[in-house]
Amino acid sequence: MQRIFSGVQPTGNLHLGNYLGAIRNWVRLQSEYECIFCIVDMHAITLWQDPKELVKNTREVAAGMIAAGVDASKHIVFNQSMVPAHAQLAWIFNCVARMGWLNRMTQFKDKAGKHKENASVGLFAYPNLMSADILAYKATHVPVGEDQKQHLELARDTAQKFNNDYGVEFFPLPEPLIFGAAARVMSLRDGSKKMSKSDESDYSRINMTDDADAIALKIRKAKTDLEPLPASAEGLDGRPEASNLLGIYAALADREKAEVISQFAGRQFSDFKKELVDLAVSVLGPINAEMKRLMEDTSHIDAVLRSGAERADSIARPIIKDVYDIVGFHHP
Ligand code: AQP
Repeated sequence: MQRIFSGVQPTGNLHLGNYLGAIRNWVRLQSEYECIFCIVDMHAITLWQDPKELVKNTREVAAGMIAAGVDASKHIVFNQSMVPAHAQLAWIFNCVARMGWLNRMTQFKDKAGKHKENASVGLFAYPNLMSADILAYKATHVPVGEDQKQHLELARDTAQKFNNDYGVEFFPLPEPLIFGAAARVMSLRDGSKKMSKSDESDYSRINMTDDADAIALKIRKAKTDLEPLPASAEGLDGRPEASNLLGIYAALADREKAEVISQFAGRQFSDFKKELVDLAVSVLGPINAEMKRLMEDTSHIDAVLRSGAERADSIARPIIKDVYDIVGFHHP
């Protein structure tokens, strides 16, 4: 069976974008692939995290995955720092990947902002850790959003260079599984920005921990324009907020956006938003309730993470041993 690796950062505020763009797809991939789902806490600290919050957020992401339908008994759910292979291989890849490759990564430019000299070395080297995440398990497929495509290319280049440098056919070149533009969820306050955990405004996103009242309030307050909804996709040009809300409706209903556009053609936003609230609450409500239940007594989640880490380690450890042999690291 082909193997998938995918990760999510425990940086708080797990949101509808993470659900529709990542976690829901993971749930669907479980029947076809052997899946390794990782809570990437080592990536999270490339930007400073409050230690207590990091622990809470790690458990919360695990709860979110399980509540959404990830089967942790069949597949692996764990947090990255529990398995040494990630750090071990990342260092080797720091020595394989080239500065020029990392200099081209657009996410570093976005996240480091204007003050690159003050960014952590980890933020710059982040893509090498991501390559290690994938290749420590020789994963064959990686579900990626558009924003992660560049990092996967880098992982492929690094795997290829490692194989060439050492004259081996060791690492497979992992393939992307792309889930299309419809899965990109934008901010409820600004349709040109992606919905994000780190957005200062809580009204910009629907959190997976939001209850029905919070979901309804945020959708009611979501930015719109003054026109009724258009009759066709062309009518959405220059209307990013309308396009985003219709896209969210379509994704939640698991329907084509074009179909949703015709259903609501000519309707007022107030009408449409009522239906969007009902739909969002019906999809997210049960997930939210289950997350709350799981977070009340975290012993179950911790047991899942421990067992996931053991299973992940048992796959990665022999791969790292082979890598050590290839590189010439003596391990008597
Ligand atoms: N708005 C989004 N729409 C669709 N998919 C999204 N993802 C994130 N935001 C959206 C997908 O969620 C997965 C995990 O993302 P991550 O934890 O690596 O975080 P990120 O991509 O950096 O974006 P976030 O969640 O908003 O965090 P911050 O604010 O910390 O940057 C990925 O598969 C991602 O594509």
